[in-house]
Amino acid sequence: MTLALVSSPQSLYCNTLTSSNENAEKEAIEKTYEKFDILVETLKKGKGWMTEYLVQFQGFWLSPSSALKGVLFVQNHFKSQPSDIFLATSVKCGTTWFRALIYATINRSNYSFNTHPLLYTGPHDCFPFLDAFIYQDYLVSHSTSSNNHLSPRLFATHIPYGLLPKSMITSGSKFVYICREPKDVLISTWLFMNKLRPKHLLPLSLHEAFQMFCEGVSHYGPYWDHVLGYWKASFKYPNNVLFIKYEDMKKEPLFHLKKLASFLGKPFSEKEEKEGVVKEVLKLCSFDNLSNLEVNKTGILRYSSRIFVNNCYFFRKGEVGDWQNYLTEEMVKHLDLITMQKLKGSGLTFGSPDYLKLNL
Ligand code: PAP
Repeated sequence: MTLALVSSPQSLYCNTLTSSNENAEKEAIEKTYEKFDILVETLKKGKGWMTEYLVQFQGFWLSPSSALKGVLFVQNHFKSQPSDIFLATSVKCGTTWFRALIYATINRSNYSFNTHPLLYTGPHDCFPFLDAFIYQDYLVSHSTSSNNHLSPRLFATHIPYGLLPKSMITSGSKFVYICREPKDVLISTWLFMNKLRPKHLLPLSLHEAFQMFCEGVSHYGPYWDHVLGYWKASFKYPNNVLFIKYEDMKKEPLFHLKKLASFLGKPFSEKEEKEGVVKEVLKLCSFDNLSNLEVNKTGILRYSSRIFVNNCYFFRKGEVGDWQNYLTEEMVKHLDLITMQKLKGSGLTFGSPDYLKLNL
C-alpha cells in the first residue's frame, strides 16, 4: 500500500526552487560528493559491525558509505524549518517504536484507529530517515516541492548532537531524543547487525561486539557521547530537546506519551483522554500490535540504495533487560563501570546498577 503522508519531507534543501538556484544547489552537491571521496580516504578506520569498517569523523564512528555521506549532506545542504520535528536516536534505542508514536500522535485527528495507516505501513515508512534520504532522494524531494506547505515535517536521524549543523539547532526545530540502557543497546545491535552482515564477513562474536562497543567503535558511537550530547542539550534548550529513556516509556507509557504530545505542541485534550485516545495511540504502537501486523512480518524496508532490511528485524523482543540472557558477570561489571565513568557528573544514570553502590 502506498501511504499518503500527511507530514512528510518534501523539499529538503530549499523552500522555493527556481532553475538557477536548483543548478547552484546541484553544483554544491557535486562538490560535497568530491569532498566525501577525498575525506573518506583520510579518516581513521575501525572494525565494522555490518560493514567492513567504520570511519571516525569529528569524534564519532560512522559507516563510510552511508552514515558519513549522510552527515556531510546534512551539514552542507539541509535547510531546517522551525516547525521540523526530529526523532533522534542512537541505533537500537527505540526509533521504530517512537516513529510510530510520533506519527500517530501528530496525525491522530486524520485517521481512525481501525483503518490507521500504521496497520498497513511499517513505522520506518511513515517518515524518512534523514541521514539516508538526504543524499538518495534529491530529485524526488525537488520534484514534489509543491507539497512543501505541509507542516510539520518529520524526520528520524542518528546524527550525534555535536555533528548537527548549527542551523538545525538554532532554527527552533524540535528534537525528541530516545536513549536506552547501554547493555540492551549492545545486545540488540549485535543481533541486528549480524543479520545484515554481508556473507563474505564472518559473523561478529559477542566477545568482539562487546570489545568494540566498550571501545566506542559502534555505529554513531561512542554510545555514551551520543547520549550525553542530547542530554546536555535538553537542559540548555528544554523547549527544543525532549530526552526520554526507553525504559521510562515502558514503565509509564501514559505519562510519557502525554508529555511527548505536549512537547510536540499537540497536547491531548481532557476530552481525548476521557475518550481513551492516549490509550489507543499506545495500543496501536505497542510491540505486540506492530510486530504481529502482516506488513511488519513480511514487508521490506529500503534502508539505502544498497541495503534492504526485512521489517521484522526491527521487532525482536522489545523488552528491558534482555542483556541478562547474554552477558557474563564480568562483562556486566566492565560495561557498567564504563557507563559510570562516562556519565559521571552528568546527572544521567541507567537503572540502578551495582556500580552506583561502589562510590567510585
Ligand atoms: P533502529 O536503530 O535500527 O531503527 P530501533 O527501532 O531503534 O532500531 O530499535 C529496535 C529495538 O526496539 C528492538 O529491541 P530488541 O532487539 O531489544 O528487541 C525492537 O524489538 C524494539 N522495538 C521495536 N518496536 C517496539 C515497540 N513498539 N515497543 C517496544 N520496543 C520496540
